[in-house]
Amino acid sequence: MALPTPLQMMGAPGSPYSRKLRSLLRFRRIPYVFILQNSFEAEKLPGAKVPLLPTFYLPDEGGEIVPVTDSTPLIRRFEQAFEDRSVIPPDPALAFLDELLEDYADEWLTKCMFHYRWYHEADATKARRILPHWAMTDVSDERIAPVQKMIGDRQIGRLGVVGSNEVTAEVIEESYRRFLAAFDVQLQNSRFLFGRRPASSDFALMGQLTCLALFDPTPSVLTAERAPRVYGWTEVMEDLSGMEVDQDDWASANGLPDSLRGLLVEVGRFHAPFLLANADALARGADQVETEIAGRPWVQKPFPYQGKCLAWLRDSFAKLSPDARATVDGLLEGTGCEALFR
Ligand SMILES: N[C@@H](CCC(=O)N[C@@H](CS)C(=O)NCC(=O)O)C(=O)O
Repeated sequence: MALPTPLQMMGAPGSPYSRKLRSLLRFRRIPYVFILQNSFEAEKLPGAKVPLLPTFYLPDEGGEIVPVTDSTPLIRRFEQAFEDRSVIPPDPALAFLDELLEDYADEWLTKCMFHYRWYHEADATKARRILPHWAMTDVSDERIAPVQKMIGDRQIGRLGVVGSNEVTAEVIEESYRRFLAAFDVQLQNSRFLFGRRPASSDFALMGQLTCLALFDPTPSVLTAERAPRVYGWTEVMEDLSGMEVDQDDWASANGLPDSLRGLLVEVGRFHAPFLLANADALARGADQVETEIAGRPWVQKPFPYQGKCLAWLRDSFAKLSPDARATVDGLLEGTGCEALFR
């Protein structure tokens, strides 16, 4: 269904999902206005049931403007409403892998993002200082000081929600170092994940990387030292509005470089065992996810939303045609991801 433009999007500069969607709208050349969270303009908008960033204000079936969140389905809705410059690979097998990599970026790399932001003192200190200034600059240092402390305390208290704790910290950091190495090789072979034009998973990676590569000191140094190519790519992704693309720019399933499989191996090593153990804990009503990831113990509270993510991925897998399914099976074999769909 058509959507009125400019789209109204509320977000914040430090929110990876806001950055994901803002750069996607720029690439797609969809007119939008960016409304800053907590601003005067934002106060006039209706609140979402679950207040998440970004929030879009879109017509419902009766034409009433309502708040809508969740970047992954929003991207698919924009595909229906605006035709040009699609971000979903036309080959259904690759569209499925795009969805899987988007989930890894949104749901696993965000563990890295949140962990690095608040776990080590240097990162937490910078975040505490800067975050409140994304909402207000025309205030005195005295007035901002309690807000800085409040935001820092609140976010550090939430580390456990994403699964960052003393048991898991090293697994999370190892997963980021391994991701950097794998993505660096992919970028040497291909400008984006699925060829010479960006897919929704590229925007999902970019969103998390605006924090990991560009803002938080510990992972930013790591990225600049180990994978300067990834750092540069993240900045370029911010605004691809001037880039011209056509259908031939999409990769074909049999032309994918081995490095894309290298990334799927990372999904299989970290994200897949987490999704499975999380779903199992939710199904049993257990109050802890306790499993092993990459050979080391993992403990955290179950995360109901990520239980839904697994169900959505399985649903998409079940809808693949026999041909697409065969292609996907071939590409996932031996990566560890196939365990999600057995
Ligand atoms: N699955 C959602 C995740 C959105 C999300 O978690 N947003 C974070 C900020 S990036 C948020 O709003 N958290 C609540 C808060 O900060 O109060 C999406 O893809 O948009």
